[in-house]
Amino acid sequence: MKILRRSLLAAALLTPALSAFAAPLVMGFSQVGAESEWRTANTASVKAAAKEAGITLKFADAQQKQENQVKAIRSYIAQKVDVIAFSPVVESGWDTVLKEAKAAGIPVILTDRAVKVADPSLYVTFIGSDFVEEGRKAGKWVLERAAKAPGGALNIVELQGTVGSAPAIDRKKGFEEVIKANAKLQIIRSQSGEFTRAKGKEVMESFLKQRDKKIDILFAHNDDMAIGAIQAIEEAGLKPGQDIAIVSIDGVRGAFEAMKAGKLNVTVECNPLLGPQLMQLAKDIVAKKPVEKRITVTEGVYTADVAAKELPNRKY
Ligand code: GZL
Repeated sequence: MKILRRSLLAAALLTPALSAFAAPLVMGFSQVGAESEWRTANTASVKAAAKEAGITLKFADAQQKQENQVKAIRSYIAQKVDVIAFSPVVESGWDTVLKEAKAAGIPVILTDRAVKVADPSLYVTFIGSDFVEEGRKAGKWVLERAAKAPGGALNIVELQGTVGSAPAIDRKKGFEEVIKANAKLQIIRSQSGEFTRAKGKEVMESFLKQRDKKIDILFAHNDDMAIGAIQAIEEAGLKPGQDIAIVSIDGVRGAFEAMKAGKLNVTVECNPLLGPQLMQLAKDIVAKKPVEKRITVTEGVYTADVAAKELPNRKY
């Protein structure tokens, strides 16, 4: 009996010390790509936070291709990582690979973008923004501008994000939900600019070439496409931010610089700095602590008149 008591005591005394030497938590992370300033800032936040948290990070850039994300997740399963985190490039097509992760007993965290799956137990939690609300905020700004504009229809063109992605679907949904309050506001053209500057410029050029209707407002699902469109508008001999008012989303540094130059009117913030919260979530999940199913971050709206003052405070 004495021997048993002594060995239990020894185990109790040693456990904290041993846990200090436990192998570091290993996270497999599949990132969408490097398509925008927002994504670059998001990647930097994840990598810095993993280092800070002492988490070993395996990181893969999918170059905006779903098949590359599926491959990366499968490789993390094969490597038996402790936790998988990813930002799904599109909402659908994840059930099979997430079932494989669940069968392997590896918890999955959705970060930034959400998925549509038949069984929500295939992921532990989602941390990111409320994209519908971001679309509503953009719509509210357009409503307020329209209320001040005399006369007839206000024609809107829309640069959508990646087709099938949660931000593109939800931002459009929130925007349309709000602007329908004013029949003068019409979306006359809408096409994906794939969240990139280059494609945003190219699509805006095509919008500008169709001269049957005047363009009054551009709604871009992210700042990078808005910045590309600004180039197209200037090359067409028009003044961005004046001849064509521009509302976009993300709140990246490039947007503040464009607002300071009077070329962009407003940006709706979408916070990419999710790294620290993600790493804490991973630790809590591995430690079997309960976590919320959906964690959204609070975000603001920045108009051109505050851009110069706010620019030095921007963290991304
Ligand atoms: C939003 C994020 C979007 C950004 C784009 O959380 O998924 O993807 O708005 C980025 O800039 O490409």
